[in-house]
Amino acid sequence: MNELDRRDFIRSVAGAAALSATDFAAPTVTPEAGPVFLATWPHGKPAADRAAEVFHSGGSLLDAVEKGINVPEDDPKIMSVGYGGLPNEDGEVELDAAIMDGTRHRAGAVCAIHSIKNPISVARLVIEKTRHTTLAGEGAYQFAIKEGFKPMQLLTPASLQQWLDWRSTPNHEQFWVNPANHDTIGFVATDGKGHVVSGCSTSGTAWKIHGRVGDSPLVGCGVYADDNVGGASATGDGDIMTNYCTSVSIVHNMARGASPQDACVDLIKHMAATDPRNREAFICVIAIDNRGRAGAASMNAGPKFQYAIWQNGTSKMADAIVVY
Ligand code: SD4
Repeated sequence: MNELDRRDFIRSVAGAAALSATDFAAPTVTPEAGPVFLATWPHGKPAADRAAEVFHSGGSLLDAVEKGINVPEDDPKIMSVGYGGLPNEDGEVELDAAIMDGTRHRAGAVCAIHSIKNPISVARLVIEKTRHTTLAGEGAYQFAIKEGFKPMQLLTPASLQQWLDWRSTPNHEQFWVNPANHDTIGFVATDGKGHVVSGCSTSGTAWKIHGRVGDSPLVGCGVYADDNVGGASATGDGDIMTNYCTSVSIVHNMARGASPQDACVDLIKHMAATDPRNREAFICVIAIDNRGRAGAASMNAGPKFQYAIWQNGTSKMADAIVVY
């Protein structure tokens, strides 16, 4: 991005941030546009399918996103989300999740929660049962227990083995500077009637320091949704992405008229222009607008970023645009 583009981007994001809700254009929705579900990575496909099922059997859009995200959370083979997610440096699985309702402009989030396999469902209850937005660590765990969640060991034989292998590797502390294991489920959805929801759930970067919180559960970073515009989510190196408030930046760029696809690419170019080292980083984003138009982009080609898109009764995998 040249300096002029960069200034334009910053101006557009800052300008959008200064807008009040009433300044945004009213949702322009094609009647009967139908719901669209977008979810990151191959494990996003069963999640999007489940979300569509829940929605079509009468669930709300929030129910759909929550239950969709529960699919990889419950799957022990997905080692970056929920049960079976890789643990922190002490061998304990700590999960982050957030869900944001674009109608109420309300998010619920839990950070570094242990022993609970469905953090997205706890995050949902933070919205529904409290006036708080974010609960962390032991407090998030205690809240989940009070709400009837059952504690369990989240390590599986496979994730325990990976942790033991890592621990026996000489100089394994290198993870403090070189993040390991990425994937995560990021989710954005619209009902085709102008309502938008964004959700995200992860075990975060493997071997992280106890208490480390990534971008996924932070409102504006891992999730953002506004019915007046659209929603966004992110996956990748949260220690970098948090500093760019990726999801809110994308949505505010869309509020200024960018398509979801252009808004994803703009954000990535902005990150690369701000710090050229970001070109080597693992940064992937998805977005949807309140008309159901989708966008996705990744900083570079490794690893190849794919996302699932459910639309018009079927889901398929799509390749995101690679910016560098
Ligand atoms: C994190 N952003 O905790 C998450 C991990 C992730 O693809 O998304 N990996 O940094």
